Amino acid sequence: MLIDEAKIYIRAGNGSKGTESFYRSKRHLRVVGTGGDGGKGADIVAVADADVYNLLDLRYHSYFKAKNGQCGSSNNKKGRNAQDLIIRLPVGTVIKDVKTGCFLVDLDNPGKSVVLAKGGRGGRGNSRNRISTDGEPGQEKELFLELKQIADVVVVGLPNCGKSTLICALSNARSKIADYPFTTKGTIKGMVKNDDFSFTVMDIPALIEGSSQGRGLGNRFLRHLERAKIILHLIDMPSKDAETAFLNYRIINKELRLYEHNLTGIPQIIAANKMDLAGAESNLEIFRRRVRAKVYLISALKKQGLEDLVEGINRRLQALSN
Ligand SMILES: Nc1nc2c(ncn2[C@@H]2O[C@H](COP(=O)(O)OP(=O)(O)OP(=O)(O)O)[C@@H](O)[C@H]2O)c(=O)[nH]1
Ligand SMILES: [Mg+2]
Repeated sequence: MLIDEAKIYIRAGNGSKGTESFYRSKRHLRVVGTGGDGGKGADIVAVADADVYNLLDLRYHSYFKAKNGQCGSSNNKKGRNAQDLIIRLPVGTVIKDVKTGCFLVDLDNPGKSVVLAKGGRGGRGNSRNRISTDGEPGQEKELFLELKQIADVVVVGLPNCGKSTLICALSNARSKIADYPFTTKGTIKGMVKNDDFSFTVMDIPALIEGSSQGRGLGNRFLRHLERAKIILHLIDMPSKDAETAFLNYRIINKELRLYEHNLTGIPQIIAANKMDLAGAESNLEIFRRRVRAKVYLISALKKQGLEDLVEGINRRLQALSN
């Protein structure tokens, strides 16, 4: 199951105290300070890692304490700086400071990194007859992490309309398929590859009337639509009648609109699925007239109409990137 929220507490390393040591100079007949500076405490750094898929590990490990700097020694030897503590997070993680409510970073690209908490500076040693000082404490923070998945295309639709079947037929993703509602309980990503182009697709749990207010599997999955370039709106075409199919289409759009960040601005591609079944064809004409937009006709199960759909999606993605 996808874990897409977590709270963590982090504490960067303290800078080490400056060292106090003395050397009695026989030549100058006086005592000289030779204590080295303290080392810097470790920073805590977050890195977006394409091989990390969720925030599950943070459920079991939510406290991070980085190492302190090392003490200096005599002969003006500076203490070693502590090595940064790296937290690897999924691409798409958004991080906020709990105390201030401030947005800190959006790890929206693989490899993107940010210092979440700074390690303290090391204190000054008493070399050159200075007074030694304490090191600075490392920063402490409580952070709220939210994973908002990133995919070019996200498939949405009512339960059982064939979202998972479609994503498995189009891409390398393996999503569970079954004829009962809410089979899919998390997000599944896949890559559609062609000779000339490729794009990412994502399967999410079904939406139903009231999803935006928490019904069904709730509104938490709608967050994964926020960054979609295209929403692929899948319709179960052999519904009871054309009006039901159209009503279902409107239910999904209503939920997209009611979600806290209105998602209706994201371009949609409509695909009528299960065209291999009786009843689909007869519903189609009225449905098309009602939606007044291009409708791709497919059978995800029989893999019919998929080439046309993939080309249509690619054309739209190209147009969006120009
Ligand atoms: N005849 C036919 N059946 C299909 C087609 N696409 C999907 N199905 C069937 O519809 C049922 C539901 O398919 P899923 O892909 O699990 O549907 P889903 O939308 O992912 O369902 P949830 O995850 O529960 O929301 C399965 O029994 C599929 O075999 C199709 O094009 N034609
Ligand atoms: Mg599914």
